Amino acid sequence: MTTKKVTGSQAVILSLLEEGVDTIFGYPGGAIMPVYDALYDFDKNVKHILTRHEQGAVHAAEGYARVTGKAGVCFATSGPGATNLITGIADAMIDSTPLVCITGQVASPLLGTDAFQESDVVGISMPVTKWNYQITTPEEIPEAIAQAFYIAQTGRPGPVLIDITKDAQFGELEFEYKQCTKIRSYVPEMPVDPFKVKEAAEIIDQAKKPLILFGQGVIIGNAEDELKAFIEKTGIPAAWTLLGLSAIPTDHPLNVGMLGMHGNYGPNLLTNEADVIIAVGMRFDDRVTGKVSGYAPNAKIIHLEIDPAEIDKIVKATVAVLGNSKKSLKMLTDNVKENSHDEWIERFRKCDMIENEKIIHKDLYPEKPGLTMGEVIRIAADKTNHEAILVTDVGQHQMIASRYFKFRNSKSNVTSGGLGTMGFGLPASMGAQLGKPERTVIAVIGDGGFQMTIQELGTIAQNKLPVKIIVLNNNFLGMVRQWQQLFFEKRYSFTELQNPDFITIAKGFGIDGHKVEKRDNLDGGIQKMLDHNGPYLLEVVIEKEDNVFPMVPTGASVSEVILEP
Ligand SMILES: Cc1ncc(C[n+]2csc(CCOP(=O)(O)OP(=O)(O)O)c2C)c(N)n1
Repeated sequence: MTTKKVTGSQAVILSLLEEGVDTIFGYPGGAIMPVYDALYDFDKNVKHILTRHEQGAVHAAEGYARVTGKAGVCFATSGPGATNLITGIADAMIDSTPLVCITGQVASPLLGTDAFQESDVVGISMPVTKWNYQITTPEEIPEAIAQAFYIAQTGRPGPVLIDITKDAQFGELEFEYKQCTKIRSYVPEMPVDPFKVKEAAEIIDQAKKPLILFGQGVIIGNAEDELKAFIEKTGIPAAWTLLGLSAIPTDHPLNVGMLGMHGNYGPNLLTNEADVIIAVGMRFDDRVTGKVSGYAPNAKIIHLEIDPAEIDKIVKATVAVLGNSKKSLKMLTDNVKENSHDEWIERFRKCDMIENEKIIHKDLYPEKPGLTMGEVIRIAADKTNHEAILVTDVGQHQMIASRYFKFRNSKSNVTSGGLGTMGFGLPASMGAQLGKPERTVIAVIGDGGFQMTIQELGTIAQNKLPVKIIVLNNNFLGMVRQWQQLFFEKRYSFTELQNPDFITIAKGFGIDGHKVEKRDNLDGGIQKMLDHNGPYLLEVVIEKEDNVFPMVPTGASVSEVILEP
């Protein structure tokens, strides 16, 4: 292999190109200036998106990763640049999103001296990264970056941070690149144990009321077809977690809806009647289980999972099948008998009817004068034939959009699940649009979360990203207000917002938009947004005190799911 002499900074860019990186999100500053200088010569090979805040860069990288399945890459300078990444890194960690974050660091002789813009980002990010590493010599750069991509993208994916001192960026090395395929003592996935699969298959074959719960592990493992084959052979109803949304089409007859605090009535209620639960690529988050001591009391639990740390963490598995979901689902399907569970599925249908009558119909086709979040989502989803990528922020609008959008294609739902990070939506939608330029990206955001990262409208405008942004404006931090209404005797402590004129703000950034306040203008308003060539902001003023139901109150068991206040 021939080598060539380059600077550490050039080695950073060359290494990223070797990994096939086409987009970098970032923000420059003193300690990462040499890398930005090297980037100047490679603007034809890789696109750099200058965000307006490092939090914007990291959430955009997450959005990119979630729709492409490839690691999102971001750059930041030392000190405040690096610490501004931390929320997004923590978000990526809990939602298993592959990221490679590269931060500049003060020169190595200054380390530990409280130098200008020095912060111990390796220490700070330790608990929220899958791996992190500080580079102090140029020779380490190619191998560390190769390892970073390998670790971020294999097994259960996650964020990796590489901190590079300024002298390492300026120094020289003989550049040669080898992709990493193995690291001693790192086992990204276990081989699937055929005996465990047989044990699981026997339990499944005897089940009378089995229920499949699937999460993002199916999407990350590209196991959508294998899941479908398994569901169809066994005839078992399947429910998805918030991050499992879109793995199979919403209208699949065996898809019985969403789990969790604001999930559907049937899967929550009937979890506690199930005799066998087959959990695939999900981690029994407390938003899914409710009170764990009252969770699925009658069920044997079969847990298909890539990460051994998730086994028995919250819910004890009767049989744990470790490994990649694509492989384990295929083996399980080969081992189970064909079956059907018509009576059991009928129970879900009955719950659907109750939920439809008490909640869904009123949300989607309201008769009250105020606009509901549900009708906005229904129209936007219908008009895009359920083929758009949905990006949401955090709050009531997130739950409503997840419940009603309906998906046809996998990797079409981008949201902050585990961390619940307000401010995620707008920047994540930029990353999603850059990752999938050919698809319509609809960002649904609350008026509170929108103001957390609103400056990214500048990035959207500068890069002409045709994201369609719907701000559902209830002049409240809606989800917190809902809890205050239901559990704090309507004491609305600091949740009402006096909002700016969002449309004027968007126009100031060079983004077109308009505001809808009446039902008569809603359909046409959404159409106008979708027809617009380029980014667009649609502000919809919705009823101030609209609520999200069903709801499993905190501390309650899933079977105590309530349909109305
Ligand atoms: C960074 C951050 N701070 C605080 C919260 C707590 N929180 C969860 S939902 C919510 C209200 C969100 O309000 P808005 O963005 O207007 O959306 P809505 O609920 O009205 O749809 C708050 C404050 C959070 N999730 N993230």
